[in-house]
Amino acid sequence: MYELHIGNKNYSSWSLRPWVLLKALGIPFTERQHYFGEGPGFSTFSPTALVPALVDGATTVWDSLAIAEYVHEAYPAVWPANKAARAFARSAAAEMHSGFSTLRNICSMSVGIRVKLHDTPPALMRDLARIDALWTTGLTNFGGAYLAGEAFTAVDAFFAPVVFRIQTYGAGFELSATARAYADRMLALPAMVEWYEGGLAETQRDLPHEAEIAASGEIIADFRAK
Ligand SMILES: N[C@@H](CCC(=O)N[C@@H](CS)C(=O)NCC(=O)O)C(=O)O
Repeated sequence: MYELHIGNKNYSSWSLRPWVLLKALGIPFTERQHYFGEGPGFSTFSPTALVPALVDGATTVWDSLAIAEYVHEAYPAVWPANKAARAFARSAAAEMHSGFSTLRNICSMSVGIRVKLHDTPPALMRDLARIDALWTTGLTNFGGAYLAGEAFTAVDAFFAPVVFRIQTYGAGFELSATARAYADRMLALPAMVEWYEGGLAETQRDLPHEAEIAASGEIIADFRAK
């Protein structure tokens, strides 16, 4: 059985991607959770000392996109069956993997809080506009509830952290009704609800993450366990 090493559910956006993919597709795995800044460090299971890492027997896969590709070899449902949808899904997941740095920097993931940003610079608005356009293209072209068709696939998993960021920071973001409806659908997905509840239950606070968030905005609600 796969072992998936992840960080805090509240903060770890990269961990969320493969975790929600495996959960939503019903692929069995054992979760190994490690809190940021605690214990012997992530280098005990990952060559980059980063989460996520997937361990399958003697094989370690230490990057979220590589994990999606590795799991796809055993479970084809990771990517859409339709060739055009698969090309779109892979392009969009890769775009997320290597881009949207302003959104990632300003809106650090913290699923259990709500934040009013001090500032919404043009680069952040550009990232959001691109995400809106990309989501709308996928939902329109492939005609499903998810980005590349009727089924949840890896491309949805790659945008799952954006969905939580919109919930945390995005009350005032200008997003189309289509993009908002997709975000709401994702938030209602049982795998997303399970991650969210796991994040809310965590009481450990990682000071570097907390400091990043405090620099970006004012916390207006905190639903995390004390
Ligand atoms: N490209 C990597 C990025 C992984 C990454 O940056 N993980 C962060 C947390 S979400 C991490 O492990 N940071 C280690 C630390 O802060 O100590 C992937 O896709 O898996």
